[in-house]
Amino acid sequence: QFAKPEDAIKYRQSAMALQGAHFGRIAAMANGRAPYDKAAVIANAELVATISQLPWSGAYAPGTEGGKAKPEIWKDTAKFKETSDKLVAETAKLLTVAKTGDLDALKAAVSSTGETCKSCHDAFRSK
Ligand code: ASC
Repeated sequence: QFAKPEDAIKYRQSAMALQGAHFGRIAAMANGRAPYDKAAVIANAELVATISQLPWSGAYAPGTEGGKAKPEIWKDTAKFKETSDKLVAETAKLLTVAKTGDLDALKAAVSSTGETCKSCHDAFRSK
C-alpha cells in the first residue's frame, strides 16, 4: 500500500492532523468557545467519522515503525486494534448525536470521543 515506511508515517500523521482539526472545531462549539452551529457540527462530524477509519488498514503495517508511534503498537496489536475500533465506534456515535441537535448529548459525545483519542495517545504515542 505504501512504497516506503515514511509514506505510511506521513499518511497516518496527516490523518491524525485532519481528525484533530475537525474534532477541534466540534469541541470548540460543544465547549462554548465557538457559537453552536448544528450544520457545522454535522459537517465536521461526517469528516471525523470518515477520517477516523483511515489509519488502521495499512498505515501502521509491520515495517512502518517510526514517527511518534511507540513500539507497543506492533507488540500489543490486540490492544491497538481494540482502541482503534473504539475510536471508529465513538466517532460514528458522535455523528449520530450531531444530527440530533442535542447540545448536552453532543458535549457528552465529544468528551467520550476525546477520552478515546487520549487513551490511545497515552498508550501508543510518544511525547
Ligand atoms: C483533539 C486532539 C486530540 C484529542 C485529545 C482529546 O482535538 O488533537 O489528540 O482532541 O486532546 O483529549
